[in-house]
Amino acid sequence: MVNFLIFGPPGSGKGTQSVMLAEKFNLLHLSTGDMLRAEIAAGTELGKKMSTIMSKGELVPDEVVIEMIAHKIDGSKAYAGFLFDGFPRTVAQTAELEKMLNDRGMKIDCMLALDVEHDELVKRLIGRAELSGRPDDKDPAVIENRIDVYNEKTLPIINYCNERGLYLPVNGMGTIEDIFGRLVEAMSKII
Ligand code: B4P
Repeated sequence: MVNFLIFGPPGSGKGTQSVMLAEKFNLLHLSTGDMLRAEIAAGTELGKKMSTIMSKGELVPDEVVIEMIAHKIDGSKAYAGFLFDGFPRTVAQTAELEKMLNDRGMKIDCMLALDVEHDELVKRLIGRAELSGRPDDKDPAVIENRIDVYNEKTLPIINYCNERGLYLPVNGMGTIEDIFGRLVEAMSKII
């Protein structure tokens, strides 16, 4: 199994690229954002609690997403590996993921980090709000908070991965196809 993290600020294209990359390389795409939105859509108790946090642009508690991921990792042997999208988002989540994988004889093989300029992130998320109706995309103040939360809580993962030789920056500016091409080239050298 070859396991990738797709990393970047909100609106950097993680979800967009993950769907295409998972298909191309036969990876299981695990998006904690999608899993949480599914809980909200199903009206579960967990979904109700998480919806308030998410609509403010804050991160949900580490233990919630760690448990979701742990469930998905077991019993998914038909794939060439995992593509973790939007997870981990804190150093604590990263250390826990590393442990989860190591306990199962696997590891994180590479962190693909999308680099995108601030104004472009805001433009993409505002654009998505019209189509998706996502409450966290509608309000510019919430978008700015998500970017601040990313800078404060998520960005330190780069150092953590860099120290382990896993950090691979990828230019996330340009068309979806251009960025896909860059990611495919980078991943092909590892798979
Ligand atoms: P996520 O669902 O992970 O969402 P995201 O970071 O906002 O979006 P993503 O980066 O995947 O979007 P994309 O650029 O593909 O998280 C939502 C919330 O869930 C978080 O704020 C948090 O509350 C919670 N959460 C999730 N995981 C968590 C965790 N591990 N721990 C704690 N909390 C967690 O797409 C954006 C838009 O840009 C789309 O409209 C797309 O079409 C467009 N786009 C993409 N690439 C483009 C390009 N090259 N050019 C033009 N447009 C492009």
